[in-house]
Amino acid sequence: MRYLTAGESHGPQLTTIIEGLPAGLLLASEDINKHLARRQKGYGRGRRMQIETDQAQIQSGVRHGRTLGSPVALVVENKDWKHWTKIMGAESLSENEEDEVKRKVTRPRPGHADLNGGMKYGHRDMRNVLERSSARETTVRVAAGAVAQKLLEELGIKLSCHVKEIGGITANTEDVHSVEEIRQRAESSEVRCVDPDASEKMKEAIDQAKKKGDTIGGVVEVVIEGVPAGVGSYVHYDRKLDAKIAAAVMSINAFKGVEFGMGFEMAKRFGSQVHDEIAWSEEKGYTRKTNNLGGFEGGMTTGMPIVVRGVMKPIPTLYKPLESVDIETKEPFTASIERSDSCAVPAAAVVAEAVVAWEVASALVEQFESDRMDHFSKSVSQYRDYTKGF
Ligand code: EPS
Repeated sequence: MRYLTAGESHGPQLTTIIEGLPAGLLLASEDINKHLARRQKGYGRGRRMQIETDQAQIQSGVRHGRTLGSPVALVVENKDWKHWTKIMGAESLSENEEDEVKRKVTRPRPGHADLNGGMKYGHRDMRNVLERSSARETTVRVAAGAVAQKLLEELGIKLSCHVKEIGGITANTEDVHSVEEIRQRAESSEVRCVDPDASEKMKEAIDQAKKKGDTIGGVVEVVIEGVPAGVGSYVHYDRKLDAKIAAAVMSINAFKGVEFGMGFEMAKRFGSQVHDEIAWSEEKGYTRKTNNLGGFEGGMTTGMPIVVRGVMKPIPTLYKPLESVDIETKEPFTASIERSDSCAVPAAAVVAEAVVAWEVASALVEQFESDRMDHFSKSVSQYRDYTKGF
């Protein structure tokens, strides 16, 4: 499967085209909209989220509630577009209009795509860069991920996300053991955190940052249960599923690092304290006694929960901007200020869940017979039975 996205932050709409879905998957707008609504929530967001009410329109590839096997096109309108029609329109502007309406950006923000993107494409107005590099694009990545989640649900695979850390405040997650529990507890927290005490402290940290005109980042975690063992591959670097998941998480705006299971902590341990001992039972087949490797060995799933974390840097748009250079005059200036969020970590957790769901669904579709949903489900189920008694 593959998908592409198109759309600028203040353009008319965001679009995604998904290709390679099996025919016969049950799919309704509501399956997508519930995830779009989750992404819009979160303490620390700016005014834009009050303007938008993201809703997906299914434009193709679905008839009477089921996928057809043809490309699925999804569209999410930008309500804010009505305030930007001249500034972001496709039509050319007259010279007078250029000065009046263009909202040209010539002072790149440190940490943002502005300067490098301007150099790469020859854009002297860096609005041409920031409109596309904006995290608004993650709306349709969540839409594509919602479709992937629908496919995973049919196979009994469940996933959820939560926030582990914001601005140095770390959640205690010792008493949370299942995807279901994570979902329930994270969903009721304004910062998508399963630990109520940490949630309050995270909100305070966000308030503090906002008051100072600053931003803060954090760590998000995605957990998936029910993926059969042996999904992915050890034979080629570009078929390793953990590598694909890592790339997908790294591709989320502002993400700077990814780890699985025990993660970077492994560097401090002996092998005997890291590797997960193998067990077998009639009921469960092969399991591991621990899950330090976060569900992966050799680029393939182990059948244990997949546990992946990503770190998000603080958003680079600061209301008290850092020093920059105006590319017209080459004089030092403080960077441009664009309306933005002081913390988008809770929303980014939902994006991480979506991109991980996409990679797992894609790997399954690649590995098992997949033109028709019924054949696909049967093939996965037969493989599960086979691995149990292997
Ligand atoms: C963003 C800046 C803000 C955020 C936006 C990401 O948008 P605006 O400039 O319109 O205020 O709200 O995120 C979204 C619109 C969204 O849907 O998540 C940025 O510069 O990346």
